[in-house]
Amino acid sequence: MAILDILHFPDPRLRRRAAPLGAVDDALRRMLDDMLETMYAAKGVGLAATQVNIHLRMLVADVSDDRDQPLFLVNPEIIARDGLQESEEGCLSVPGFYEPVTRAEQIRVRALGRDGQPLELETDGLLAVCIQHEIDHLDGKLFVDYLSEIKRQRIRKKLIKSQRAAEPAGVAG
Ligand code: GNR
Ligand code: NI
Repeated sequence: MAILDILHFPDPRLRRRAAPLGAVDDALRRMLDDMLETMYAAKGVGLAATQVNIHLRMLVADVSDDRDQPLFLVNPEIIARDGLQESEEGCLSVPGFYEPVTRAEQIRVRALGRDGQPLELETDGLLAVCIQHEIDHLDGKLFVDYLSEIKRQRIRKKLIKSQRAAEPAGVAG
């Protein structure tokens, strides 16, 4: 297992559209396990492959209090949505910023599991928000895209500034 580096907005690699997977094999399961470890280490409730510079359609999530109910979704698709909910969102790729976003209240998702078997799940609340947020990542979309241009630019400038400060001296970024 390994902890992977998470890309930060406005890194252009976060804008790539992830490619669908053919099948789930051991190499892919290793990537999913690394993503889960990375998500837990970063204290996130979800992580999309795009965020760790893997441009394949897969995500991990765990919204349980005890962090012991991991969910692995490969080629996830939302096949039904109902209602609307607004909630405060954050993103491991946009560290330190939280803003309200409106999304579907309830969703039905079709995907392959970690074992490669097809699955469907219906969910609402935080897990529904999280899955919609992660599928957006796979499409190159970030929660800041739902905000005003003014707010997005303010976040962008602050993150660029803090990324400069975090870079080791003499290393070109
Ligand atoms: O950890 C996360 N918390 C969160 C809170 C509200 C709405 C969405 C999320 S997802 C985020 C982790 C992340 O960036 N996943 O892509
Ligand atoms: Ni995110």
